[in-house]
Amino acid sequence: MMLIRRLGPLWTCAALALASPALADDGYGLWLGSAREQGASVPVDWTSDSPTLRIAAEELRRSLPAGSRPVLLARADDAALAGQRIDRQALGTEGYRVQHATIGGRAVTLVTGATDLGILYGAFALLRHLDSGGDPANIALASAPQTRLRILNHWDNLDGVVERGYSGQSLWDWWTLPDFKDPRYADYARANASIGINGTVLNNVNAKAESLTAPYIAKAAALADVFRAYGIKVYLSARFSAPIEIGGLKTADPRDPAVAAWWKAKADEIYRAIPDFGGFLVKANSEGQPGPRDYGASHADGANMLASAVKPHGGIVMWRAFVYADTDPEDRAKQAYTEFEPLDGQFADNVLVQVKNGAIDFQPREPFHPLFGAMPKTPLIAEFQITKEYLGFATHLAYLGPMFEEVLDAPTGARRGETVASVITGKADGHTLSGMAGVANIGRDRDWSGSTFNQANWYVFGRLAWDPGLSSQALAREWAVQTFGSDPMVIGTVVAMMMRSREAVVDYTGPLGLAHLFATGHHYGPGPWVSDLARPEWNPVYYHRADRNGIGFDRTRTGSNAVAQYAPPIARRYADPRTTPLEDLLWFHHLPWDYRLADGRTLWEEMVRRYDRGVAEVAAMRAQWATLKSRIDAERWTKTDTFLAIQQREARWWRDASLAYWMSVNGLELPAGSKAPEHGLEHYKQLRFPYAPGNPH
Ligand code: GCW
Repeated sequence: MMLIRRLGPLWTCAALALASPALADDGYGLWLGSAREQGASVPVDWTSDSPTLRIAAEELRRSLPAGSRPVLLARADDAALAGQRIDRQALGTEGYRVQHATIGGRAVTLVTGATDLGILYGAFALLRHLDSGGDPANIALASAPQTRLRILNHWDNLDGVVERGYSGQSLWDWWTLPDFKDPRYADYARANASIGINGTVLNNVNAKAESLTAPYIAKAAALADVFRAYGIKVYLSARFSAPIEIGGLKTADPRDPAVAAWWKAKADEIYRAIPDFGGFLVKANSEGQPGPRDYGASHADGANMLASAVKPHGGIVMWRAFVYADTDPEDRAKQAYTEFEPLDGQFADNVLVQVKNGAIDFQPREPFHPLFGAMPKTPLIAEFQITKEYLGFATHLAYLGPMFEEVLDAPTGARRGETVASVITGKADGHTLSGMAGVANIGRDRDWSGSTFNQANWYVFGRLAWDPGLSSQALAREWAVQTFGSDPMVIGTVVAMMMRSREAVVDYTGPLGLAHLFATGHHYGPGPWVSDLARPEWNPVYYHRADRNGIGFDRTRTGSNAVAQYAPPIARRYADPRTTPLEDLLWFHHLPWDYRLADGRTLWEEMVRRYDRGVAEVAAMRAQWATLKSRIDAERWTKTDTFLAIQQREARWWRDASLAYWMSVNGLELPAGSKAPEHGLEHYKQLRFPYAPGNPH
């Protein structure tokens, strides 16, 4: 199948008939296809030499279809391009331009950028264009990234376990590094470069101080050496108490000069090993992690102290705003804003505050985080979760493009036309530092992400980080064509499945704005009844607040007033259940079970309808996938089919367990036509999953 794409669209139909879809594809090649080796050795020249340009040339040479024009790779300021009128301003440092041109009397496809990295991105864009059925006779591609940092966050521990990872052990074999450089490291870098990702944080935000010791710096340096030519910088999560744990100091107080000096020396040591080290990511005073608040200092004090250590080397600090129950016992959804908004303007100019997409925690749906739009003086980097901690782990099919897009497109209400995307690209407030971070779903599984469709989430993250204005549907198509080939029946079906998949998960896990109904710790499966955990905000009952009379979290003035953290136009909309989108209704409102919705249904009826719809959607996806059996290689088809069967069973489990619980609380019957849960509530409550993956405890 993959070979077909390389032959170009004209050949597709004939070749389809010949190709054997039964050929196994283990998914290792990702969207780059296992047949990238089978190009026609089209001549590729470059005018200056560098490892990055050699990679670009090699990608093109081994993948461009026969009959392609020769390619010239040249920097935009190269004398050979004197007559070409290239808008260098538009290229920025990482942008590219790909066009047909006549240079030195020779008809070529010119791939240019201000830097070699821009040229590499241009080479990948050219291949993407051709893979997606773009016209080879009409090539005019130009793009520059809208964000500066497009970065993966690996929650990988030094013992190889990946927190919230569902695709095997960590890719980093810390034990054999720095000596052995697994060829997979370069493949990882190549995949990232192909979608514009330019940074990676190697270790978990729940960090160990050991990752900052000399042996681990050497290991990180070995990875940085592999990644460099692909334009990928290495960053590390820093444990705030490292000066005590590995530095022999008595304190980690950021205002103590000895602490600042320790970090400065540590940064100098890292930069000696990794001259282009990106900087630090920090989770401080959150879920038991140490931080400046331990000493009565602020998050800004902590971030700025680290920022000054990396500043002389051009490094940055990404300081997470994911904090709760540290200083403030109220509504968890309010706490990050309460703590960070007053600090706007106090951060050093090489600090970004990293804000999760929603105010709680990567739920299948959350309204956008109120900090977006509320800290105009601070560059904010958005953090999304690519790994599906709350969306069915690796097995459930949930394409996250629509979820990322929904958040990026959300108007903040702070100023006319301002969206989350315009905040994180820096455009809204004129910041040059900007970015998007994604918690990686990558592990040592042969197919990298645990399933073929999970690869699409890695892909769409990178592409949206490059340009948050791209459409998730167009990106689903782009990914599908590169992954499965150009058979229109396959592409149409796959894209349709993908586009509905995330909403299905919302429906069967927590419709109408419900959130955090997951079983304890591992978050596998439903646990809306859980009420006995030590801290109130660890319990699902804290979030849904269901009783005999109603359900939902009142975040209006009569409740926690979290709505007031949004800019006035948004706050007004969320303050009234009549103007709150149904999707977010119970996030903001506590309503009676018999509350009438605009369509005449009661809240309870609508809720049941959505649970049923979610289950039905999964059945429909499975039936759609079945129609593709003869058109997709057996290996990927079978794994996906089996995973869809798991998803179908678990969607039903979610629906049944949740409804059994809600009925035990509200005493209501199911609306006519809706099936009774398969088991009684007690059955669901006693299920245990001691070895569920990804759970740190
Ligand atoms: O979603 C929660 C996860 C934790 C994670 C935390 C965070 C790394 O359950 O495993 O810790 O978020 O984002 O810090």
